[in-house]
Amino acid sequence: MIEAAAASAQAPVVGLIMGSSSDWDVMRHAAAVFDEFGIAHETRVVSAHRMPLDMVEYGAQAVTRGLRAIVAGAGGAAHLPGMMAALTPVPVFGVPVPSRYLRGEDSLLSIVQMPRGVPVGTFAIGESGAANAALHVIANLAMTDADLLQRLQAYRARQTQAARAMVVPPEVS
Ligand code: RP5
Repeated sequence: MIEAAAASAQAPVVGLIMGSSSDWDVMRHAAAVFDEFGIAHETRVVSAHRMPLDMVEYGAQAVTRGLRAIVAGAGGAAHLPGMMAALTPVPVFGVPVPSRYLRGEDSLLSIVQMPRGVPVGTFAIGESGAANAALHVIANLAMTDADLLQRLQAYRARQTQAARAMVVPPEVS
């Protein structure tokens, strides 16, 4: 059974789901971005092959529960993002988690090669993909939230300043 366990006191607008707790070390980079921007989100394991009925329930309830985006991470034969996209019109953003033997190339291809009609926005393998998936969700939410847009632009400006301050070879501290 799905339990309502929001990551914050606010009702979650983003579902951050993954196939296993072993994915957390990658997916926590998405959670950190949501935390930084104060985006109410929930974090759950929803395994497509170990708990398929829970996955169906999660997808069926996503709209009525108020989710506006789902970030789904999985590794190997990574069917969770595509199945979740099939179960709900809520936009799904997939994060390929590095796998043990194929280093996540299997995860990437499993997620990105969706047949026409049921899209999954697919990001890079690993931590950068997780962080960028969250930033992409935030950019979408910011189109109807002026305060969030301002904070996203400030975030970008800080990155620009940091890049301009770089020197090569890097100074060793
Ligand atoms: C997938 O299988 C998960 O997304 C995870 O990346 C991978 C391995 O899962 P565990 O065996 O570590 O639970 O379903």
